[in-house]
Amino acid sequence: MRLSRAFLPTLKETPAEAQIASHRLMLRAGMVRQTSAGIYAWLPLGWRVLQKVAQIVREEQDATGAQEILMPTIQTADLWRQSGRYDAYGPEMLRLKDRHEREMLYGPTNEEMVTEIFKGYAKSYRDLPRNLYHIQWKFRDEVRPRFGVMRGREFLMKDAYSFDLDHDGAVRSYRQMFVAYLRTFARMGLKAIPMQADTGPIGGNLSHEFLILAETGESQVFLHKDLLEFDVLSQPVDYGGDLSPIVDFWTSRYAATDEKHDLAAWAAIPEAQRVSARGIEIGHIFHFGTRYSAPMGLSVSGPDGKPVVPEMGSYGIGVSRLVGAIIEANHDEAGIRWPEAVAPFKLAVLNLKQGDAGTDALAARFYDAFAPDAVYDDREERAGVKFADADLMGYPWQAVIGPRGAAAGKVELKRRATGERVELSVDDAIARVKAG
Ligand code: P5A
Repeated sequence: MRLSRAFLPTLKETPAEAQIASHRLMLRAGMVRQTSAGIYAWLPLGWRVLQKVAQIVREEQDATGAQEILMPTIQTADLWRQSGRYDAYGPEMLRLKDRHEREMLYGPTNEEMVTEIFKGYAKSYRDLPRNLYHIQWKFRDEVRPRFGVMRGREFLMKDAYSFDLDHDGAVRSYRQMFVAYLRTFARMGLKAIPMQADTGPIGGNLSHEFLILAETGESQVFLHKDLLEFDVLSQPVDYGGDLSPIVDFWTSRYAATDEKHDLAAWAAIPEAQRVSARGIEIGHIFHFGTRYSAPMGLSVSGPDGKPVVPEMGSYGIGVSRLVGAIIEANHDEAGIRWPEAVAPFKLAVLNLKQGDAGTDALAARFYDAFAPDAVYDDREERAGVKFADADLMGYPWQAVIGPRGAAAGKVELKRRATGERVELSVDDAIARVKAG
């Protein structure tokens, strides 16, 4: 992407309404634009990150054997009357009428719809277990939309739904998602901690919220220090096998939000091992048994020919919220510091003397080695502006090319995360960035 031709707008002024760093930086870096309260347009830089985040989520869901579908955003009120949630959901639900005066709604979640779809096909226990997920926009008319994409009204969620023959199967499905979530967030460079949680309007009796620690988080959390030190990506995972080594590590150590905080259990932990902090909820998983399958009439014939009502769970990840959460965990005074896995572009090439034959040739060569995963700052701008924008937008690498270096065939590489700089020959610099 050549910046002279790109729509990658930045804001010089810090928008007054933005109270937290991620919201400020997303607006200043031109990632999103608010179109009405809690509703955002995703601009090219933000959209690239959102897609990278969604792709990691997708790969880790697929690895468990879950299958991707796409359900609509608009649902009928009748569907929600079958589960009894239409009236119970309250003012957070955006209710609409079509031209025939039929009551519709913009989906805040899809338990009812997926149950109805699955019911159309599942006949016997051989059709179980299954897990279906989609990555789709949701609408919740939040009382206080705030912090940008962190608490939006329209937001992107990955929601998965499992169907099992019995309780043991449902717990197995739950544990698969538990591990997949740990891996998903770790791949984005986040330390997410699963914590016992309330089930709220989704219902059920087994539930974990996944939170990352951040000063600006909306929840107060309490946890055992060990949990911050576990590296899930170095653990072998076999979704068809025993997941206890991973799941038990987490569930055997204390971690709770203030809603579930147990003062006696907390007091039993040595003080040096206690961490109390603020947290951002990035995922939430639920086991709710037959809460939807029973009232909606989903039943299959069991191995003995008798009807069985499948046990279900649902598993959410706030995909758009994650973009804000990742920035909350990775920024400094100058701007964003993207982890490589979710960076909008891996590299920015900064040509400090646009129009100089030497710098133009070298910058173009460098850019070609990484395009399309690179931006080329070929604007007629001062060096200071180019440095500031590259820091703000947070590309993991900057390749700085000036006339003196170009004459010597050298490039200055800067690593955004550490600020570390090295001067290398062009080939070595290319190899260095490729090595990550
Ligand atoms: C689980 C999947 C559910 O809706 N039904 C389907 C269940 N769970 S949840 O906890 O209510 O939401 C799942 C995740 O979505 C994110 N989220 C939001 N993100 C941005 N703005 C919002 N207003 C918002 N509300 C929920 C959170 O990350 C949450 O964990």
